[in-house]
Amino acid sequence: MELWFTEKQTDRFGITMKIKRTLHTEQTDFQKLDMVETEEFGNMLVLDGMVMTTQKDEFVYHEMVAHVPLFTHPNPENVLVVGGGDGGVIREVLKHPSVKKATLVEIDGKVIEYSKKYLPEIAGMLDDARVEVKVDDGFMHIANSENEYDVIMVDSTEPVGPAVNLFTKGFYAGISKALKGDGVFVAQTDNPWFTPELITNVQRDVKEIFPITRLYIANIPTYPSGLWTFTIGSKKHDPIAIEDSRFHDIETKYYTKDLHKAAFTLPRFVEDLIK
Ligand code: AG3
Repeated sequence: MELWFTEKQTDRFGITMKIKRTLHTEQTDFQKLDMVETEEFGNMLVLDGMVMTTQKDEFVYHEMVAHVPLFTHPNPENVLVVGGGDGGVIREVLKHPSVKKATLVEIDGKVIEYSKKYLPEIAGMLDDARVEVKVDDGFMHIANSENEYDVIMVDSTEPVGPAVNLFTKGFYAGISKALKGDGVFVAQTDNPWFTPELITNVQRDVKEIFPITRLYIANIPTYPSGLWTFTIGSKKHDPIAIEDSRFHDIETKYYTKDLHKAAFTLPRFVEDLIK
């Protein structure tokens, strides 16, 4: 018998993958968690029916969430990841020698537990000495932080279920307060094909709070439409005006110095969303 998984990315469109076997399935306190082995993309974490990460294409998302803001900031020492319980962003953060401390605040401890078990090359750095893992509500953590972080990365699910607060203007205001005077933040902001209003709204909200607001893109085959966006808010440093000398060599598979710049060049229909 053949087993296929479909994520209905909209009511009328989906992505389908052939499944070898189910590794784990459970209703956690926050969401439905499925870990499956796919034929094409290796092990895959699915939350509430939505693809979160796969062994084959995870590097694109994790490198782009981490390295764009971390190279934008001249000396990131204290960084925070909100969400991201699979550990992929943390793994990339730790490639930056300036980082002294990386805090991960993930609301669902089960995501951490099963990522460690079934996605070891993604979650493997969560036990590093520079990392503090807190199983807690990211929104509350931000609300209680002030002038603390150089860079904050929001690696959330979609704005349904547990992450709904993480797409509000109040949250971005909290992030601004939690950042130091020259801090930078990034959030994953979905795709321009099926959720264009979300991109427009987040840009509008972030612009009202951060003097520098920008959008960049990456190709992620297993996410809706394959074209993903990230919104940056920055107090001082402009991600598209980085001195060449700022870039240092790190091991990556997607991110490069040239790609950093190229990622901010948007197709016209995407540019139009943020005018
Ligand atoms: N977080 C964003 C995934 C969004 C995908 N959406 C979907 N499949 N509908 C990914 C977490 C990776 N660390």
